[in-house]
Amino acid sequence: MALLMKTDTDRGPWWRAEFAKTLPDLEFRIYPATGKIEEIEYALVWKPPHGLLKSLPSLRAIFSLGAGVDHVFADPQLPEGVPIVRLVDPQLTRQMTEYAVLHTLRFHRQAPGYEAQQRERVWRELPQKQTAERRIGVMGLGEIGGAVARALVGFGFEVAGWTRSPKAIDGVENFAGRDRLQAFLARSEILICVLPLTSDTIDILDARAFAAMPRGAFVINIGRGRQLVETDLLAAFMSGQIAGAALDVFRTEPLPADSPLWSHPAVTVTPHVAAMTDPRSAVQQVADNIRRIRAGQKPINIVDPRAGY
Ligand code: NDP
Ligand code: OXD
Repeated sequence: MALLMKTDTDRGPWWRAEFAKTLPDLEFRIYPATGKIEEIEYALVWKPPHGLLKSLPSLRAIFSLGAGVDHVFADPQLPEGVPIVRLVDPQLTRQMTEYAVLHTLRFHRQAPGYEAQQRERVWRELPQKQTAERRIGVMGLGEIGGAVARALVGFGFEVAGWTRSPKAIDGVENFAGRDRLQAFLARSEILICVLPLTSDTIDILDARAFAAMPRGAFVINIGRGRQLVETDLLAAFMSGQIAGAALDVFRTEPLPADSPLWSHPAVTVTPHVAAMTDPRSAVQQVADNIRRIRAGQKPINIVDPRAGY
């Protein structure tokens, strides 16, 4: 029996080598080399071609190569009854936390302002808040957002998190539900989006959201590009409502060469690398679930198709 991997990267052979160490009896195939499709029991995918998963008659589980599963749900022809499993990997969570902390500290300590002054050879102190005076808002307190919020609490920031259902994390004020969104945004001087992309979160970072935030606030988007209305962000820079942004994800990836975001002085662009799935740790999560399925148990970290995450 076999696993079929579909990846956009050149890391297929690396995954193959890690699977060979962890589950040596599993035949590992890399799309488009499917071999006999009736032998494929597991799919490990990033942006699978639409219809591919449905065409696999013996499929027992679909594993996402990332924490997000929107790239799987984008396929309108998914097979019914086959569990979709997201990646929960401590190494990936750590990388996401590093990215969020890095850019939060950059904005908090005015790094863009001092970099601009350096270019002009200006020696001048900028006003500096204490961490306890800086209000950070984390959108999504799940596996990753929860870790981000806890790390920022560790620095002494005043942290709040926005979720769908109430969530208790020590030191983090929770705003749950759509009717608490405006109040959450109104107190968030640095906003970190680490939400899954669903029909509820698409375009959530728009002109209305920016207007609700304190003037001169910052935005860090490590969720998904379609959560941010890029034209609204550019307008918010123009008006001074938003002072800067660190963006790892974009509506179109790779970010088109003619996007104004590339050269905007208030923006840091990274190419969807806040976390890069590392097969050395991630293989354990997938292999454990395959062992569970073989033992007749349900895999862990199955997503809810109705919620979309
Ligand atoms: P989880 O499923 O663990 O957590 C999702 C969180 O978002 C939960 O707290 C959930 O609320 C909240 N949420 C979902 N929908 C809503 C909504 N409509 N309103 C308010 N809150 C909502 O996901 P992860 O933390 O593992 O991952 C989050 C996302 O990060 C991924 O889906 C992916 O898009 C992105 N990501 C990006 C990467 C990158 O490299 N840039 C790498 C990895 C992930 P509740 O607790 O109530 O369910
Ligand atoms: C993920 C991602 O979802 O890489 O893990 O974006």
